[in-house]
Amino acid sequence: MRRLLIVSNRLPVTVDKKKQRLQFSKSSGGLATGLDSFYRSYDCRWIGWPGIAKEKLTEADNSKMSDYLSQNQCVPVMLQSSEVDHFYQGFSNKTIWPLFHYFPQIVTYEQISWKYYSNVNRLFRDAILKIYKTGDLIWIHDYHLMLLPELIRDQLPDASIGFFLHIPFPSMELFRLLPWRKELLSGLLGADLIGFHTYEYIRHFLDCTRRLLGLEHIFNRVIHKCRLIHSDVFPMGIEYDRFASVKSDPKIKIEIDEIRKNIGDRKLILSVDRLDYTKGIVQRLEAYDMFLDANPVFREKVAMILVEVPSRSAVDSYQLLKVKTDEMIGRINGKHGTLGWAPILNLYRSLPFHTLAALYAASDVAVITPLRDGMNLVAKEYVAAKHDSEGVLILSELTGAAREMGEAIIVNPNSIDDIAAAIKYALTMDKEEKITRLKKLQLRLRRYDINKWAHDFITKLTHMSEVYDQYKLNNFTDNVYDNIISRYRNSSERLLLLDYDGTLVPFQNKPELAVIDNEITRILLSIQHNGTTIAILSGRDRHFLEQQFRELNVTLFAEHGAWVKYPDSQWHTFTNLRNDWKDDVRPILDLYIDRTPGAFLEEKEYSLAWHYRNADPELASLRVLELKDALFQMLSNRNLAVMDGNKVVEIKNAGIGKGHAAKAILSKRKWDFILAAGDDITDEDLFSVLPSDTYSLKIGLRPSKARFNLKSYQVLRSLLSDLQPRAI
Ligand code: GDG
Repeated sequence: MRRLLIVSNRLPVTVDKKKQRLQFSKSSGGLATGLDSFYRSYDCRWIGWPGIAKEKLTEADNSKMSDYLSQNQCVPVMLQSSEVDHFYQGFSNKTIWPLFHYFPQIVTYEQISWKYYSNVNRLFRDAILKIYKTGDLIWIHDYHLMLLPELIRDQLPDASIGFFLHIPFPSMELFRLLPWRKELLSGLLGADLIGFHTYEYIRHFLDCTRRLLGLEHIFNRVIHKCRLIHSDVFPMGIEYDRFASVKSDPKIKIEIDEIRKNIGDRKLILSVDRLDYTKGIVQRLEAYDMFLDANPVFREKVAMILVEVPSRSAVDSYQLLKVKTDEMIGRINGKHGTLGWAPILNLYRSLPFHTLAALYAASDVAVITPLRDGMNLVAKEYVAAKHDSEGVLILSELTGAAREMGEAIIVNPNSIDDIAAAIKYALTMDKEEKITRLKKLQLRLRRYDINKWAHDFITKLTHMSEVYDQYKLNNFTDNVYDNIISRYRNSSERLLLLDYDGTLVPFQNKPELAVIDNEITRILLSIQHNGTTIAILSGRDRHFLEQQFRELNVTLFAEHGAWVKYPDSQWHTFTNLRNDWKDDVRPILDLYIDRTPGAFLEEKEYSLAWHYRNADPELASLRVLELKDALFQMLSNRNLAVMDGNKVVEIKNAGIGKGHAAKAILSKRKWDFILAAGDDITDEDLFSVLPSDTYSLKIGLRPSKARFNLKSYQVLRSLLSDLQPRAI
C-alpha cells in the first residue's frame, strides 16, 4: 500500500501552552475528527500547523512537541504569529472565505496578506519535500493551501497530488474579482485530481480555468502544462455509525434525559453552527421571531437551543456578528418570553462530543439555513443521530448537502417567510412522513460515509496516476525516442512532414508573431544538409511560409496544400481551384467578427480563416456553432469545405487538405524513414494517409490518428535536434 501524506492547515492534534506546560488535545472540526480512523488505518503522515505560534515555544517545548506529534504520525509546519495573522486570519479568512461564500462586500484585497499566503504555502511545500518518498500519495485539503499543488509539482513532477476543496467554488463573476485569480487557479492545477462537494462547484471551477487561463475541458478534464488534470465530485460524508449509535452510549443517554427534563414537553428546535456570517444565523433568528408572532399557539410550547461555536473571533466581521446575534436573542426573548419560558437558550461555546450528540438526539427539529455552505456536516450528523427516533431537518438550498438531502424541508435561507413556514410545517408534520423522509436520508448517508468518501478519493487519485502512466507508456516513451533516432540513422531515403504552428513554433496571440526562430532553423538546416527531405505542411499563406523558410531549401505546402513549392522551383497550384466565392462569404465572417469581440479574419488566396483564439471562449463556442450553421446553408451546393482548426474555422476548396498534399510527396520516392508531426485537427488528414510504419507524432495529449503523443513542441524540437548528424 502506498504511503499517504494528508496536508491541511491544522493538524488533527492541537498544541497549547498553559502555565509554561504544553497541552495536547484533539482538534475539533469535521475533517480532523472524520478522518481520524481512516488515517490511522493507512500508513499515513499528517502535515499541518499545530495551532500554536512558533515564538511561544522553547527548545525543550519543541522537542517534547515533536516527540508527541511524531508518535501520532503528525508533522508540524511551524508558523509565527505574524504568519498566522496574515495567512490565516488575513488572506484565508478575510479574502478567500468571504469571496468564495458570495460575500464580496466584506472581502479585503491586501497585497501583504497575499505575500504571506504564498510564503506559508511554500513553508508547507518545504515540510512535504523533507519527508516525501517516491510513490507517496499527497492529499491536500482546503482553501488555505491552494498554491501548494503547483509548488510541489514544480519540485516533484511525477508525484501523485490530490486536492480537495471543502468550501464552495464561486462563479466566475465572483472569482474574477480576485487580483490573484490566475495564480490560485494555476496553483490548483498542479494537482492530478481536484475534488469538490458538488457538480456546481466543478462547473464554476472549469468555467474559470477556461475563461481565465484559456483551457478547454472535456469530461471534467483539462490539459495544462502538458499534464492531465481531472476534477470530480466527492460529497463528503460523516462517521455515520458513530452518530447512529449515540443512544447506546450511557454517558450520552444521561445527557439526553437531562435535556428532555429541562425542556419538559416542549418541542425542541436545534440550531448548531460555528458563529460565522455565512451560516445565516441572523435570518434564522428573524424567521423564528416571525414564526412566534404568527403562531401564538406555539408560545411556551417550543424552545430553540442556539449553539454558536466561537470561531475566528480575531476577525472584525465575526465580532460584529456576535454583537448582532446577542442583541437579537435578547430582543426575541424579551418580546416573547414569560417568567417560566425563554424562547431561545443560547450556548456560545464549543461543546464536547457527547453533549452535541445528545442535543442532536433530543431535538425535534434542526434548522440549518446557511446563506452558503460548501457541504454542511451538521445536517448529516443530525439525521444520523435520529437513527431510531423522529426528527425533521430544515435545510438551506444553498448548502452542498441540499444536493443529496432532498427529503429534508428545503428552504431559501434569504426568505424569512419560507423558514418561518418550514418551522411550523416541521413541528406539525405527522409521524409517518417524518420517518419516511428520515429513512431515505439515512440510507444514503450510511452508504456514503466519511470512510467511503476518503477511499473513493484515494482510489481515484491512485487511478489517475495509472491513467497518466498508461498515457506515457503507450505513447512516447524513451524507447520510442531511441528507436526513431536509430532507424533514422540507418535509413537513406528519409522524409520529414512537419506542420508549422504549434509544432515547429509555439502559438502566439497574433499569428504574425509566430515567426521561426534561429534554433529551429539551424536544426532543420543541419538535417537537410544530411540528405533528408523536409516538407512543411501548413495552413499559412505561401508568402508567409516562403519568408519563414527562406534560409532552407524545403518543400512548402501552403493553405493546407492548395499551393506547393518544391525546392528550387516556383509555387504552383491546382488549376481548378477557385476563389471567386470569397466575396460572398466574407460578409458573413465580418458579421461574426462584429458580434464576437477578439475574433479576426485571415484572408489567404484560396481560403478565408475566422480566428477566435483571443475571444471569450464561452461566447466563441456559441458563435462557432452559429457561424458553421450559417456557412453550411450557404455553401451547400458549392465545392467548398468548412474546416475546424485550432481556434479557427476555415473555408477552403473541397478536396484540399494535408492528406492530399502529403500523397503528392509520398509517391515521389520509396522512402525508408518517414516522420510526420502536427498538433492540429487539420493534421489528422495527414496522419490518415501515412504508411503504417511512419512515426506519426501528435503534439499535445489529445486523441489522434497519430501513433504517438508528444507532450509539447519542445519534445519534438529536442528529437529533431538529436536527428542532426553527430559531430565527429
Ligand atoms: C467546512 C465547510 C463543509 C461543530 N460544533 C461543534 C462540533 N462541530 C463539528 C460538527 C461538524 C463540524 O464541526 C462542522 O462542520 P460543518 O460542515 O457543519 O461546517 P464548517 O466548520 O464550516 O466546515 C463545510 C466542511 O468544511 C467539510 O468539508 O461541510 O461546508 O464550511 O462535524 O459536528 N463538534 C464538537 N463540538 C462543537 O461544539 N465536538
